[in-house]
Amino acid sequence: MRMKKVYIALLIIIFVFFLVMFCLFGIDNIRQEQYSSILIVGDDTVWTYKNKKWLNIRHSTSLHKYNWKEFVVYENNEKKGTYKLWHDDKWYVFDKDNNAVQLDGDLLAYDANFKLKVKKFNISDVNDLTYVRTVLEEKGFSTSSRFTVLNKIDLDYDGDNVEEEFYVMSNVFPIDFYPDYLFSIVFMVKDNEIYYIYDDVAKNTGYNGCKPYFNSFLDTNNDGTYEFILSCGRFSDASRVDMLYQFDKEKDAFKILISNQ
Ligand SMILES: [Ca+2]
Ligand SMILES: [Ca+2]
Repeated sequence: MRMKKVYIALLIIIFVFFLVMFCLFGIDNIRQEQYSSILIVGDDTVWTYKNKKWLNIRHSTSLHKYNWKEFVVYENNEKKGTYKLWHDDKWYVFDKDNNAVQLDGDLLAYDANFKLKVKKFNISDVNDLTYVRTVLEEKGFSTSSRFTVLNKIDLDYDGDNVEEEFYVMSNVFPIDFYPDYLFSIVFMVKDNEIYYIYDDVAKNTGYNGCKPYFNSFLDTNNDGTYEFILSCGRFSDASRVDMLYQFDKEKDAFKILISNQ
């Protein structure tokens, strides 16, 4: 009889444990699975997020499904409003009366079944070269290397009310100098620590290399943590590289969720 009571007590404890675990993680997981979004990044990238998975949409018949659908449109990281999009060789933008709208800047458009948050950011010059020199040294480059791109964004990425610094440095497409090696390096500094995001080094063979820049910082899956899109352009008219990044807390490093390449 006593043993039976112990078994019942144990069963109740196990049941309560699983119930608590389900409430803590299961509901959150189920809720997370319901969120879906479509991201259009420039003319070369369409990503969909559904059932916690990212997909590249490339085929023209799939892209045509989005014709005349309404999207929230940003140009050069500035919100323009809700517009209809239409795809041919590129995306064309129309207002609600179907009048064409001219957008010449960097396009970001989204549709989501939740209120998708986009962080505003400003690009500034780098006045203090401490971290830039550290990175150059770490990568085996002279600290007096010349740049074709050197800027940074100060932004509270992880929501702890302290701004992180996102640096972009590159010497690709040089005009009045000819380095042996081309580099494009993007990194974040938080608490004096450098976290690499993008790191491309190659022998200079003319106009090779890719010029990186931050496209947008946004919460693409409504989990309260921000992702960002880093793009990079080649010298020729070849299509642009777009990459969606997330910070992996377990690995304490950035990882690419999806790329259009
Ligand atoms: Ca922060
Ligand atoms: Ca997120």
